Amino acid sequence: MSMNEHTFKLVIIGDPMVGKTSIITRFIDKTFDHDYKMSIGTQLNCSEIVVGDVLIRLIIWDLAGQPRFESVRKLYFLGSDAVIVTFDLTRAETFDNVEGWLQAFRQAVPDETPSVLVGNKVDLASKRVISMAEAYQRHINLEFDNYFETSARSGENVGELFDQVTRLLIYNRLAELREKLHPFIYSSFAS
Ligand SMILES: Nc1nc2c(ncn2[C@@H]2O[C@H](COP(=O)(O)OP(=O)(O)O)[C@@H](O)[C@H]2O)c(=O)[nH]1
Ligand SMILES: [Mg+2]
Repeated sequence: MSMNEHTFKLVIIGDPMVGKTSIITRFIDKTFDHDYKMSIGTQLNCSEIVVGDVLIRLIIWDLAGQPRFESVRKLYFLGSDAVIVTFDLTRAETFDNVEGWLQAFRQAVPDETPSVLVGNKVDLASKRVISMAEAYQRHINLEFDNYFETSARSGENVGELFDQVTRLLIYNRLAELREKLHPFIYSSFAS
């Protein structure tokens, strides 16, 4: 039986130290690393899901550090099928920077590209400075498709986050295809 393969490029962005690499590591390896390791360059991570005879491959791009040059960001974002914009629930400035990250991303991709907002480190309940209501409202205002509160440390909601992103990716690709084939579908029925 031959497999239908679909590959998607997913990028994860947000301020340094919000937990981007930890979220991916939790998702892919089911582990958590307590020590901060300085990562350099771009890390590519791959995850595969099989549904029936369809293979869905997620290539997750994890950019280390703050890209200083717009041209570098553009290249990094180019061809992305979805984005996860991450902030740290215990640091307000990382929440303030969400809009800037999202705008930079949207400049480089088509309008309908799915985006999900993530407030990470939900395990640090006593240090939390951004409420769920506030973050939820911002996800509406900035037209994100969804909002999740995760903990890379405990694993809370990490699986749910990637499940939802995968659904958005598939749904969006189907919509793209329908749009492209629309004239063909209707002309063939009409003739
Ligand atoms: N308590 C807690 N710490 C976390 C969580 N996620 C990441 N960290 C810690 O935050 C620091 C930065 O994480 P990292 O994944 O390197 O952030 P990145 O720079 O956004 O990739 C590290 O010390 C992690 O151990 C979390 O969900 N809860
Ligand atoms: Mg990192």
